Amino acid sequence: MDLAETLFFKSELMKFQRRSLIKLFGLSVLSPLAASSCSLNRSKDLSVSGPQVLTTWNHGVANKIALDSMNEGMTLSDSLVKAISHVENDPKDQSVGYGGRPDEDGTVTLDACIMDENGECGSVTYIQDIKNPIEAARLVKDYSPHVILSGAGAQKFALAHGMQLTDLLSPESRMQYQEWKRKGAKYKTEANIENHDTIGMLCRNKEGNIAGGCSTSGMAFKSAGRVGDSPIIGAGLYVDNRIGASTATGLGEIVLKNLSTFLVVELMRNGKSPQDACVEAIQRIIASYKIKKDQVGLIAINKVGEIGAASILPGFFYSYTDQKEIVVNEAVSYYD
Ligand code: SD4
Repeated sequence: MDLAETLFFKSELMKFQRRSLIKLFGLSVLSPLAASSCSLNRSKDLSVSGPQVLTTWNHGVANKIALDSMNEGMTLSDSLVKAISHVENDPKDQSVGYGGRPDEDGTVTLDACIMDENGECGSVTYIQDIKNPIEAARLVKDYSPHVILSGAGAQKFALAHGMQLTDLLSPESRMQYQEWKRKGAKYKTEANIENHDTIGMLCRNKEGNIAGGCSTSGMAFKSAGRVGDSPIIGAGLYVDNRIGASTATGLGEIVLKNLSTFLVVELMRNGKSPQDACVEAIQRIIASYKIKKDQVGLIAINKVGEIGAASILPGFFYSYTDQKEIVVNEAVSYYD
């Protein structure tokens, strides 16, 4: 990075933080953002107090499932698969698994990946009629010589390992698809709380080991064949058990161009806190792409259990759970 670029990033970063502080101080102590700043700052104490779960969007129930699983002694991968499968099975979550919104042809296609504390990873992309792609991704991690399986091949692999075919288009998603067609079938890149709840989950167990998983049906009414960031290691999810982990949500094309979660982990490796790393990665996106109205949200956890979250636009919530609490907070955002 040359001097001009460095100065640009520094001044932009200060803008971001100032804006966040104004937001924080402009609100009452009990507001979500104020609570968010508390969560983000007090996590060092938690490094000794047992498992932690950090998830994109409002996934408190899944967090509790993962936390309980770790408390019962389940492995990080088992805990992640159990918790994320719960969300995939829920028809009300229309960005993940069964009930996910379909592509432009009315077909539900799913993306998922998992990366564990040993740096092993597995991913399925563009998989169809498999209700729990996170489980398929885990099978790839554990039983395939490859990292990514896609489409028909991913489905064949899942079936060969005992998974079953399920029609994933729920009545609600079918209706929304028909409505979208009636209204002219225009693809939109909006991915915020109103219409998105892709799950990216980071788990840290009581030994301080970290793993993560991510699962989505991708952008609603996307082009046939489209794969987003969520199943791509380094884009939708990255884990380095020596340093920490990060996962992303929002418009995948932006995250793919920036390899945002790999970047967050590298920034943490260079000494940044998870919060500063998320902010700088968002800043890097803004500087590169002049984004105004598209959303990306990033969350991160480090080896001692500090957490961070930041987004481009307001309205990105994350769920944090430990032995003491389950909280859903709004992340600081670059734009108001
Ligand atoms: C994608 N990143 O496929 C996903 C979408 C998402 O909440 O995160 N939605 O681009």
